[in-house]
Parts: sequence; C-alpha cells; structure tokens
Amino acid sequence: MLQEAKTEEQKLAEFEARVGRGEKVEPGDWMPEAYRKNLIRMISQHAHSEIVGQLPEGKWIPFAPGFRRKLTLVAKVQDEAGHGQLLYRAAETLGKPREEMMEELLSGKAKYANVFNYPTPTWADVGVIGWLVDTAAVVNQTMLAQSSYGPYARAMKRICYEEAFHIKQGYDIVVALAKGTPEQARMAQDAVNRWWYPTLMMSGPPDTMSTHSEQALKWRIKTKSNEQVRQEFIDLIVPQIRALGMDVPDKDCVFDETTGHHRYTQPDWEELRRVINGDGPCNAERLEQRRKAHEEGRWVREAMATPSRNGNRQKSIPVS
Ligand code: FAQ
Repeated sequence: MLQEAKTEEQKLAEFEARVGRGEKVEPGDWMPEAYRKNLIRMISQHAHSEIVGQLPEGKWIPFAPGFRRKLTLVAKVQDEAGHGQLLYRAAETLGKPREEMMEELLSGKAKYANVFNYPTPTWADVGVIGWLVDTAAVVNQTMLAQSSYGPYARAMKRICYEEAFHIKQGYDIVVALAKGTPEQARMAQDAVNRWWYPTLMMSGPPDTMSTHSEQALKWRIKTKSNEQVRQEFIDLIVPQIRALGMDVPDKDCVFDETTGHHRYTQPDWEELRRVINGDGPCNAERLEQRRKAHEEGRWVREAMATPSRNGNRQKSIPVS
C-alpha cells in the first residue's frame, strides 16, 4: 500500500518535471486524474462554445449584404463547426464519450462561452464578433497552443490559423461600416458598445475569483492567467478601435505610462455568473436551436451507424 502510494507520488513528480520542461503530455501517458478532469472540462466547454458560437452569426447568412460577404460568412461559420469537431475529438482522447458531451450541452448542464448568449440585431454585430470576439479568442488560444496537453495544443495551432481569417473578415465589415454613411458608422459603434463588456468577460473572472486557474497554471494547461489574457486583448484592440475613429466604450480606458498597459473598468462579474449559469438574454434560444439541429441530424448519425451490405459501417454519407 505504502509502495503503491510512493509509486503514485513518483509518477506525479515525473509528470510535473516533464510538464515543467515544456514537454507535451500525450493521450496514453500517465496523468493525474485532476489534470484529466480539468482538461475534459475546459476542452468540452471550448468545443460547445465553437458549436453554439455558430448561431449568433449564422442567423445573418441569408441576409448578408452581397454574394462575397455571404461566402466569407458561410466559410467562417463552417470553420467554427470544424473547430468544434477537433475539440470534441481532443476531449475524447481523454476518455470522455462524445455522446455524453452532447447530452451535457443539450440538457443545459454544460457551460459554453458567455459571449454567445447575446443577441445579434444588426449586420454590424457580425463584423464586431469577427473582429472583437475572434481577437479575444485568438489571444487566449495562442496561449493555449502552448498547453501541456499535446492534442489540445495542436488543435489550437490549426484553430488560430483559421481564426486569423475570421478576424480579417470581421474587421473588413467594420471598416466598411465605420467609413460608410453616418448611420452605418453609428451602427458599428453601437455594436462595439454592446460587445465590449461581454468580450472582456470571455477571458474569465478575475484571478482572485477563478476556481481552476491555480491548478491549470501549475500543470501548464493554461500558461497565462485570465487577467493576463484580458489585458493582452485590451492592449491590442484599443488602438485598433481608435484608429477607426471609433470610441472605446469605457471612458476610463487610458494607457498607463507607468505599467505600459491600458487601465480599464471591470465588467459586471455578477452578469457573467448569471449568463454562464443559463440566465443570459439568449441562452434558452441558443439551446433550443441546438436541440432542433441535433434532432434534424439524427438520420445522418443513424445512417452512419448502419452497417452496409458488406457488413461495414458507412464511411461517408450517401449522396442520394
Ligand atoms: N464563459 O476557474 P475559471 C471562440 C466558467 S471560443 C463561460 O476561471 P477556467 C471562437 C469556467 O468554465 C471561446 N464560462 O475557469 C469563436 C468555470 O466553470 P466550471 C471559448 C466561463 O477554465 C469565435 C467557472 O466559470 N474559448 O470564441 C467563462 O480556468 C466567434 C470559473 O472560471 C474557450 O473555451 C466564460 N467567459 O478559465 C466561435 C477557451 N469564464 O467549469 C464562434 C478555453 C469562466 O467550474 C464565433 N477555455 N467560465 O463550471 C479557457 O481558456 C478557460 O476555460 C476560461 C475560463 C478562460 C474561459
């Protein structure tokens, strides 16, 4: 028993030494149970965010102004679906069945990014999601590309590459509006005003309120704290907003010469708590749409699971 306990201790010491040297942990490797659980929690929430994240912008596909805007928006939304697939696969390598993750999302038990529970009433929202939300996502994911868990870190590299295109498509929409008619410029400013605080909340609660950060940082699941990531995003985006002649919605957001960073007003953390626990403006609508899509896709899953005449499962969806 003592020997067994010692062996576990040795395994942990070896694991921590490996992670400390910056080596990657791979699916078959020994890992502490708490490391596995924290990763499953985070990666599955991330996967759900990509899937639900298709909805606020996806709504605008039929109304995109012109063929080229429609094409790029369709491509972006499809990319998010692909990111969800990559991330569910990464979580599966840790032993979590995909069906369980789906059930947790559809039953409302699972969390996903706060930001996708806000409405998109105008075309400017599509631009501002691509520009602001994807920039915040990329800042965080560039950090996560250094994660100690190999499959997650590798997925992040691919995802960041595609998200860089999303930022450009969002920025391009906002530039057109900001330099367009006064009404279009107002529409862009209004969208920035509405998305500012939800986007700041994306990086998670302040470090003192964060439950998982300490362990995640110790085992290099994350390599920066929530506040470091948020600050990096603000320092990057504020000059971009001002360069477009737009206002940063926080009047106290000023560059502080002594710290070399922008100061900013803290978001309403009680609002974050409410939104991620199911009580945001669009939570019910988003989950209802996901449940409907899941039901409508049932025949595809069943067709894929049905053995063909030669006894194999279908490898691709029949086209007729
Ligand atoms: N939203 O202890 P911490 C994207 C939860 S991808 C929802 O600080 P942690 C692409 C947290 O889960 C966006 N829940 O947690 C795209 C925990 O709950 P639990 C998604 C949040 O994990 C763009 C509790 O609060 N990105 O946008 C949030 O150390 C455009 C305590 O918090 C990722 O998921 C929040 N904002 O740090 C797609 C990246 N903040 O599990 C479509 C991976 C906190 O105890 C269109 N995840 N919570 O019940 C992460 O980096 C981290 O999980 C954080 C939170 C930073 C989100």
